[in-house]
Amino acid sequence: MDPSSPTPSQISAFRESGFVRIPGLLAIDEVEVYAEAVERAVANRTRHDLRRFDQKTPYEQSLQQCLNLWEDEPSVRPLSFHPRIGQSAAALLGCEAVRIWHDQSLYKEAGGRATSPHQDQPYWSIAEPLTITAWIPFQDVRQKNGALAFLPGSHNSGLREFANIFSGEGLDLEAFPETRQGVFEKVESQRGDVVFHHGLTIHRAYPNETEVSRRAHTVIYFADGCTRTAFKHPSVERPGIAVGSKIASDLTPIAWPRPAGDLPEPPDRPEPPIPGWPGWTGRKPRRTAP
Ligand SMILES: O=C(O)CCC(=O)C(=O)O
Repeated sequence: MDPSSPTPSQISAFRESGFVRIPGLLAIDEVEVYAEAVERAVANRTRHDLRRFDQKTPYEQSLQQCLNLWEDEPSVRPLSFHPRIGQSAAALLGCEAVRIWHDQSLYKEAGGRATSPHQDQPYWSIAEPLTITAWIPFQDVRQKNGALAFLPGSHNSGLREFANIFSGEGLDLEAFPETRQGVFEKVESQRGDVVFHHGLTIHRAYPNETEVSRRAHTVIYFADGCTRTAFKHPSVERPGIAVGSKIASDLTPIAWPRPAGDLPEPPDRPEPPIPGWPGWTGRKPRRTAP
């Protein structure tokens, strides 16, 4: 592991702005292997979805999202529990250890809509503002194929609001002065880079105007010791974490530090299946006789 990454200036940039791109955190040959693993996992997870792009919801036209691929596909696990990425996340947050909240592929399909402005943490059940996402591109990402853009310093603005980016209309965050007055900073990236952002940083992404899917994988981490809010989310509902309790289970294992080469075993699949999560086929589960 490269002990110089993240550098002190990358750490201060993250703390001040709420995002930072770490160039070349992964080797290109590693990225190629992980891109294939995630592609396989996404193909498997979406194999029952036969809809055309224009039949999808506005949100699905902005992001094809498959959650907790580390549970489905063993070859995704070395990426979602990558020591260099986990160690960087912990260093940026300034904590001793991080747990995974969940991982997910975020593909923006050819012609995909923009990702609307939002903060991530209001979608999660984590009380403390000690969360961070690692966004890992599988190709070079420019404005025309869906680059990210961040509102610098918005993680420290005191704002913590649920923006409904799922309906494609009535975006709460567009009404906020923080969003209207600030200037989003575009972050283009290339293979090998990892772009980190704080869970409270307002961000969005450009539409994908190209004919090729923009493929990225993300890993969301939180500082070990964080506690649960009342917000319902599979990462705490599945293992039955009580409101106010420390979030710790085999669904949110320690991501860093771990012994070299050690990867966690996934928990049992959700029963009944949850849309978008492992085991989901897109069909309502059949009722069984009592
Ligand atoms: O990939 C995108 O377009 C958006 C990413 C995002 O919102 C996130 O990682 O939190």
